[in-house]
Amino acid sequence: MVLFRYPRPLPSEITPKEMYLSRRSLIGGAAAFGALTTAARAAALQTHPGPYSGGLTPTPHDDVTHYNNFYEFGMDKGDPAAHSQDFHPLPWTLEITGLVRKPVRLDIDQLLHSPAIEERIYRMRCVEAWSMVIPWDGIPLASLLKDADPDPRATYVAFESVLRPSEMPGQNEGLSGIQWPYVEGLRLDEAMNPLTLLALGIYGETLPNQNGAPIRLVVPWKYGFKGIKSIQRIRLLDHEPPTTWNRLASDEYGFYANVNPQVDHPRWSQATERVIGSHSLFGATRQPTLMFNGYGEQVADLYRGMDLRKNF
Ligand SMILES: Nc1nc2c(c(=O)[nH]1)N[C@H]1C(S)=C(S)[C@@H](COP(=O)(O)O)O[C@H]1N2
Ligand SMILES: [Mo]
Repeated sequence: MVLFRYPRPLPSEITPKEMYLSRRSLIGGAAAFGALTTAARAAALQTHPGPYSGGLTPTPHDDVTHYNNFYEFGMDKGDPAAHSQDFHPLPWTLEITGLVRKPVRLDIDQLLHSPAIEERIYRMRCVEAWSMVIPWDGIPLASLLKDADPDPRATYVAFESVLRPSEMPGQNEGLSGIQWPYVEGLRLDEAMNPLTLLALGIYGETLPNQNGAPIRLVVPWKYGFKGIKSIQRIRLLDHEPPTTWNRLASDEYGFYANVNPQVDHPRWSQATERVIGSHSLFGATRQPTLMFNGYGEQVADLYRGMDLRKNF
């Protein structure tokens, strides 16, 4: 069996540019249909501007919703939009359990109507060396964790995506090598950082399936794969939990996965990134990658004294 190493080569790298473009317009037909059905389901959220959003111009909606990684629906960037329309994110319950004094079971409807939803426009840097700017609507994870009242022994937070092979074609294939469900984790202090968000929407509307409906994690100073989608379970632990990409290739994907232009991936440089949605005559433009993806002021203290080459 061929086990694809993540990430697979970008189509733009393995095909001539013209082929890549025509491939995209081919996908466009299916994508346009997907966009219609998605639009019909999207509901407006009551949201208000939050902090940390300054000065960024969001990537066009069409790119944010048609250039995705969500291996439950396939491994190509267009697969999530094309193959996620039979996924039903409602009704949904999110539970917060483990080392907490008040285990929480949250009905997603409650969260979707929460007055605490705010807009956060964040940079998003994928480990594959591309980036976007996404206007999220969500609730700081810290506020939900505080409601659960963490036990003093809790030092880590584990996240688990939904396991639903009947609605997620990628969970029936062994191609990606992923052991389902997709799992992720943070240190508790990272989870409590004010930047860390549970997103319920983008662009002021509920999340499209391909972006992780109905609720997903956003940790803007880390590589995109930490932003686990369609979360059902959050558990507080006293030890570091296993994480999907680290399990698959621990030499390539660490637990921390902080964006760091000085620590290259074993197979490519992390110094620059391809800006999705920027079009010049020669394709997307590239820009330098920023330490902690530009959020050092908010998060550098979390890693004081740590060797970021070892803890990559
Ligand atoms: N459950 C799940 N979550 C996931 C993934 C996935 O395959 N499955 N892909 C990750 C990766 S690699 C990235 S870059 C982001 C992409 O988020 P976006 O498609 O909303 O931009 O989701 C992350 N969360
Ligand atoms: Mo990613």
